[in-house]
Amino acid sequence: MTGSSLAPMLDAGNQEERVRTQVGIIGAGPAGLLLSHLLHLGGVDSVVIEERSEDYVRQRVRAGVLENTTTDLLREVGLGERMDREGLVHGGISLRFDGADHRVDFEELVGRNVTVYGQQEVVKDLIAARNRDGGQLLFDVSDTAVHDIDTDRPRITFRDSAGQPRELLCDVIAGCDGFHGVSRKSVPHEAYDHAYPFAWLGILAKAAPTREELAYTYHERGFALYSMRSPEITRLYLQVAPDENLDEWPDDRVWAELHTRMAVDGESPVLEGPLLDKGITAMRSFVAAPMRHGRLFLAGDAAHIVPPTGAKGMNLAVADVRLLSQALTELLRRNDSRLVESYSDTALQRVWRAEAFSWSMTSMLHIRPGADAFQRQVQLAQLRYTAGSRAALTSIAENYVGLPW
Ligand code: RFL
Ligand code: PHB
Repeated sequence: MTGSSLAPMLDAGNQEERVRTQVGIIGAGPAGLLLSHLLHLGGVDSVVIEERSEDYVRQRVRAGVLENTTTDLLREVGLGERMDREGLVHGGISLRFDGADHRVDFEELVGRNVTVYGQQEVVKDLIAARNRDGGQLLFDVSDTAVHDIDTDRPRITFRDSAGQPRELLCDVIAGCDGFHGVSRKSVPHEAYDHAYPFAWLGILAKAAPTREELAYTYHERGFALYSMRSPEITRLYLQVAPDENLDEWPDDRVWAELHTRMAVDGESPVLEGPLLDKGITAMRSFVAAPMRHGRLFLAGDAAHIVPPTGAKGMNLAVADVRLLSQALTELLRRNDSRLVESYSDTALQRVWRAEAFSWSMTSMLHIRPGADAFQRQVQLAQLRYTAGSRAALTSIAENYVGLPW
């Protein structure tokens, strides 16, 4: 535990160490860490438990694009300094098809932009802020379970990094434990689930980006995405089969495929370099509704996931915990439960909008296995219409930069 300020109570009966906190948070991803920070600013204490090691959480390569709404919030709550120094502000993206680039100019269309700043950098900034403020983060826990969520004294039990049984007595539990976590199982919900017949193979390469903005590419061999992390690091993705075996993608095959799919006028913008990371990401849309049962609240990927095409996953996690922190602060500081009662409905409105946007970007840009010539022509017609229509481009721009809260 770092910066512990709550005195543990030892349960004489069963050797289980009990700690009392207002909000027990499961998961130290962006949702759990930001929730803990926002609650702290609101005068509410919390403990975060995480099953992975701190190193793992800090290094995990994931999202890269922060909506304008997200960067505004991070700045407002004192987390903007390094992001503003190191983040890359992008005023648009390109849609690439028919071998040419078609720019979506966010600044001209909606007067806003996005920032490319890796999720793990946000996570590092959050861990630093929690440590500075005496926050309690417990890594390497196991056997997490939630109890008594129908009462006003819910509990979390787990084993700490030394394997000792521990109990966290809470007023409220926040399930921020991602898609594969334990929290969602305790919330009776309707599950809306959609799997896609493709996945993304992603690489991180030590190679200077040769272009300034992201390019989403529709190609007859499959979708490809050109992205980046810094002036030295390129991030690239290829559409592959959902059950693709990474061993069948040696580096030279990955580069060859990237060059083919991303070429403009026969020239590839991709500069090769040593690979720092290579992995496959499944594509899925999922929503659990409602996002609350009793005193257990779900936030972020624990409640919903989107395919990465719209760059919405982490931004939605931020939007959830912004709402949840306000609701819990009202409940725990002023005994006002109105925002807690409306949390799930309010959060789900933004979630479904992001689901719709991510689904439409994914459908427009990927090749469905077995798609016939008719379907491909319809897709191309949609892309050509979009690129030539100010109304269609504005719709993409306002969704991509983040709709107002
Ligand atoms: P996380 O980040 O999965 O964190 C959940 C944490 O909970 C821990 N955990 C547990 N801890 C204790 N006990 C248990 N029983 C536990 N079970 C799980 C996990 O170890 C983990 O640390 O969820 P969170 O905080 O909700 O954040 C969500 C985001 O991580 C996710 O939506 C984004 O990464 C999605 N995403 C993108 N989002 C964007 O906004 N913009 C992007 O450009 C973007 N690109 C992406 C992405 C996700 C990707 N992958 C790999 C899924 C690109 C990719 C390739
Ligand atoms: C990334 O840089 O990892 C990234 C960017 C945009 C997306 C998805 C991922 O839509």
